[in-house]
Amino acid sequence: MLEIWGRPYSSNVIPVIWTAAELGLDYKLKLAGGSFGQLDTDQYATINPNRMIPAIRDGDFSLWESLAIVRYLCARYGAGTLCPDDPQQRAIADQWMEWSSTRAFTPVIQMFFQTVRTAPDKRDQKTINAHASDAASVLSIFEKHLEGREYVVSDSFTMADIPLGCIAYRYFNVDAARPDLPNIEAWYERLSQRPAYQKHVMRFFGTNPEEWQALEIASANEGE
Ligand SMILES: N[C@@H](CCC(=O)N[C@@H](CS)C(=O)NCC(=O)O)C(=O)O
Repeated sequence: MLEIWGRPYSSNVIPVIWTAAELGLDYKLKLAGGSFGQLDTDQYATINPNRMIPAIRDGDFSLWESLAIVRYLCARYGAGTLCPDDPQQRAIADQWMEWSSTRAFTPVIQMFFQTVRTAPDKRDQKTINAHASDAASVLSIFEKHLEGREYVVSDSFTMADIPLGCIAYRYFNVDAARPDLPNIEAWYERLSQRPAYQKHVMRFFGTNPEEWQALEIASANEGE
């Protein structure tokens, strides 16, 4: 059975778990990283020499880097659906997946770290505002792209929606300023109708480090 190594509250692991769920794959979650440790073991180094999560094992095959894993799972188990057959459509999916990690991920994850993962008395509003402003500026590109489109590539859901959908949930649920982004909001609303998104992405992540930590520890019952 497919093994996913990681923890259910990690920003880089969530896209992999969501992908497996969208594809209807049976998988075993092997808890690793954060409160669950394991990354410094010799066994884990054979799966991911970077000692980071996520990583997968699919039979004898190991793979790391979250978006490489999303692409692999979609190519192997979702060819023609989550992984478009048409080379140009697939290239557009790849383009937005690259963009999600090189442009959108950092400002949004910083908004998350400077709020939820920072104690309220240690938060710096100027820093939060600066990341929120960077995120808004980057997301304005995506906002324009979604004009007249239901999903990232076309009118059907593909692997390109996955990393951006994970970023969107963080973006819309942290305590920070956001401009109106009607196309992104409508797309986010469409994703919110998907059971696998509700279950694996739309998880309450707390409002401060203690709450976040308690939720992460409680998620131990989802894996082994
Ligand atoms: N580019 C990598 C980044 C992986 C990464 O930064 N993973 C973090 C978690 S989000 C990690 O392993 N941190 C150590 C830990 O969780 O203990 C990917 O997308 O897979």
